[in-house]
Amino acid sequence: MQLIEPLFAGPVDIVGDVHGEIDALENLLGHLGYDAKGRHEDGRRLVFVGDLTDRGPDSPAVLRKVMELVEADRAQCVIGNHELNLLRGELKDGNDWWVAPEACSDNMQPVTGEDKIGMIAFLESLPLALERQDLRVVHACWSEVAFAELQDSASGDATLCELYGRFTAKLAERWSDSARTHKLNREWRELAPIQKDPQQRPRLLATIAQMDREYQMSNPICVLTSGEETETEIPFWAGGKWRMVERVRWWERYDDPVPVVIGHYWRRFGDAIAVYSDKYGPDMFAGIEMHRCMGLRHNVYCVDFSVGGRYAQRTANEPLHMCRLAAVRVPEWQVMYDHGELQAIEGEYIDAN
Ligand SMILES: [Mn+2]
Repeated sequence: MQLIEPLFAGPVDIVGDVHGEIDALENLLGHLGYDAKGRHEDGRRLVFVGDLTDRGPDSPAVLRKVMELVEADRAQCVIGNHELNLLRGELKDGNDWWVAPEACSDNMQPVTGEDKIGMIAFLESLPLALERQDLRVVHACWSEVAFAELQDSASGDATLCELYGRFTAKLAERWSDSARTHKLNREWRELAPIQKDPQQRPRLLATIAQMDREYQMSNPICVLTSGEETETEIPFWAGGKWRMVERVRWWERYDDPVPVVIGHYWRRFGDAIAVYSDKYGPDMFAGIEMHRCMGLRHNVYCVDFSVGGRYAQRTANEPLHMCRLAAVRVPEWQVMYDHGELQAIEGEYIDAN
């Protein structure tokens, strides 16, 4: 298991969550100036923030492409929560192409058995984060606490999934206390009949909220790949069920001068209704313009512009450009979108360097 690996030196283009959108990826790489083999005449190289797959039409093609680039030393990639789900064999919305390819829907390319072996090896090789003196890349959250916890437990050559399993087992142990379990079961019984009904908002169920928060926060792999979470005040509907925990804007506490580029948190284009009508709950980016860094030191930039929502947009006949694939160019600090638009990013990263 690789925790933090050295990030490429020199100019890089950091690509956001691709989610199986192979055409958007090819277009973006073209606009960035890469040829079909991922070579750039200025010697630039690619970095992927994870979540290469799921939801979009051709996850295997995206994986094969990034694998080739990484093998040729023209790209690096950190692991995202979607890759983690694949490795753990967890069936989630949009990943049946991998977990249940025989039953995969027509608008999605399934993986073949032969391909899958090489892909597993590739996914297992991905680090959780990349770092150099002036730049850090992680899928969701840069957390020194999580890195330290992982360092302590990453003994021997345990795989990421094995470590994940250990954290889950520890949690189960802490929750084996019968009084707490009793409370939890009582709340689950209350929630079960309305859990999948957006019309019936449940009351806040404190024990479920506590359990959900602990599941996320006591597992450093979860923290790094899907971010910090805390109990919410009012349950909200997201991703097809009622939620008792909400995401934390960890960048508002990030007090380090080194800039961080992340993906994961879908940036909203206000009018992409098909994607956002019921999906997210609290807006993580309220008041933050698309081209600005965020956080305490204005040096965290999220490059996920929700191209993973295009599958829903196609069904709803919405203009696809509302959801985009993007890349951050460093050291220029510009954002390039998959239709070729280029915009300067504003922040205070320059102070850090
Ligand atoms: Mn993600």
